[in-house]
Amino acid sequence: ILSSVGLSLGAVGKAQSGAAPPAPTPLLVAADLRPGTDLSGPWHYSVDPYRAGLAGFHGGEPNASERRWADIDVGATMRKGDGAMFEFDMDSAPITTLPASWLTHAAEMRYYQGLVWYQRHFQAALQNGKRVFLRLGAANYKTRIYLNGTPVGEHEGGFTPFAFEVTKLLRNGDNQITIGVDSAVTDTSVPPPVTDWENYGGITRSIRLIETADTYVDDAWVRLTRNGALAIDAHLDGPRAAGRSIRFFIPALGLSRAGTTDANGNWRTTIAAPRALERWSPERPRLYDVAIEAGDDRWRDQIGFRTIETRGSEILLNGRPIFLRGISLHEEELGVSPARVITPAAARALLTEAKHELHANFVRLAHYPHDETMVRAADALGLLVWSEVPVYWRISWGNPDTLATARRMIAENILRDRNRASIAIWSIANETPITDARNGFLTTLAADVRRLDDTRLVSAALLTERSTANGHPVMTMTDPLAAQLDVMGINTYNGWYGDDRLADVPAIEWRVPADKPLIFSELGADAKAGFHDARAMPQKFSEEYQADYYRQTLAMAAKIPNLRGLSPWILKDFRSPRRQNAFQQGWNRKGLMSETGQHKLAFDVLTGFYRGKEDGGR
Ligand code: GCB
Repeated sequence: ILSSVGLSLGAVGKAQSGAAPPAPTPLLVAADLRPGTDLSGPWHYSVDPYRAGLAGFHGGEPNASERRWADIDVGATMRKGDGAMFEFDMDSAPITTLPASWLTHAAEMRYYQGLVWYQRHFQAALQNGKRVFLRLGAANYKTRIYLNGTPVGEHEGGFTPFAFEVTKLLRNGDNQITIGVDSAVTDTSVPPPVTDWENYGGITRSIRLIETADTYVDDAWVRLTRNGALAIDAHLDGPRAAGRSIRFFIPALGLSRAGTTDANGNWRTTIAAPRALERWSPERPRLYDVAIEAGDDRWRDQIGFRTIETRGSEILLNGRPIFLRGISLHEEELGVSPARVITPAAARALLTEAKHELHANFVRLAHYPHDETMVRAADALGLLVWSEVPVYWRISWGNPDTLATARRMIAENILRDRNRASIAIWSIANETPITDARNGFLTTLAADVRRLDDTRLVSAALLTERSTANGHPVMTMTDPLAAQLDVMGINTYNGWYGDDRLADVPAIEWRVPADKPLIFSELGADAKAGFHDARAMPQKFSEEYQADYYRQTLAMAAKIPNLRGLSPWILKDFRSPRRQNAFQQGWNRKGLMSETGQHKLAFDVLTGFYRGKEDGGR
């Protein structure tokens, strides 16, 4: 699999690297279901706008006598007086509750972008033969971790998990953990500094110590292949990983298979799918308890089995054509002051609106990997998922470090979520202007996705150009990247941005390749909930205008032969600092609901359309 996928697709330009994408280690797949110690709760925090904690006294690199305060067990060494800086005193710094973005810690943190230090103590009881990993579900954007004064590791990227082994650094009894999170995004980061969403700095997802046996299942991928077999890949990590007995189970199917790992700790097997296996679908989201045992380690997950593929311009779920009745959402909980805390209840609240109010069968989790809780909720509720990385707008396409960051992010996302039946589409980019450098960058990402997961579809939200012909508007998509995608995504805002009148929208002609499925990955218009305009031509930002926009755009969509779904923008109003007019006041108002969940008129328009599609309608 490692050889040639990207390079042979050459129509667009060459992939910048044919090597395998870097896999994060340790991976700890399905870590959220492993036993461990939860470190969420009260933490001290301290802002560090000059990043002094990383520097010497005069800035720059610290010299030998000027150890960075962050490298030091602050409480203990300050008492010994060994030269530690006394400008930071975490033990008496203010306290907040993690996980949560710092935007809500204090009023003055609202627009802070930079470095914040967090610290807390916890008790540990060391056990022989056990390994311990510190795992963060995500921290935005750059993270540095210290345990008992020793640097543990660093991570870049705000939306994917990472873990470090801390077995040898843990002390029996009291331990001190310090985490520096820097939210600053730069021209070379992923995403870049200008986006249309709030840059929620901080530790926004779970913080846990995960305990495993000395040799444990680090990675496992259990899926239904397109030719109807259950395929299982497992990887053990630890001193006894090679030549180890391993066993796979699905108790509800009475299925069990034993084997032995190879010299690298890998085991792979395929099993004909049992007759009794129920396929996962939005209508019947059947999940099975799955386990893998190796020595004294037991790995478990809950997994659904289904196939997703394309045939011509159709998208097939379990072999049958499906229309994706979607909605987009950001990772932002309902409420007047979201802190990007996605608890299982918050995820359910959002996805239940999509599933049971809107009659959706599909969600676009924009514009970055969402909390694992969200994807698990989609698995359980029965919603197909478009999952993406924040390769958004103006990325530094020519910068090899930026490419390396994006590739690692894609790998972290796919390896975290390959076992989720809900995920149907991996998307590699959103609205990225076409250049040779960009084409090469995205070719590399598309090839990475196919190497890591050959069971799902690859997509991207592509840009279009507007022209006119015989007096009607024409939208054309000529992006060469389309040749490498299974599904083309297009964001359309005709009738909102630009000069098209709403009445002209249904007549728009779409010129896009017809040989593969197209989905409108976005469409939308702002409305302030409760702002009404009953005139025949309602003004923008009224609920009536937004509802009309949906009616006209859906009429337009009905005329596109290969349109196989849509994920309008967006379920709920979301915070965006670039939206400051009187209706917006810091919020993008394209939600079908307000930030507190009040439905706007357009919600019902889309619900009506989706109910019509539910009965097999196209
Ligand atoms: C887009 C972007 C999305 C924005 C949206 C808008 O095309 O992909 O991130 O929020 O338009 O509201 O303009």
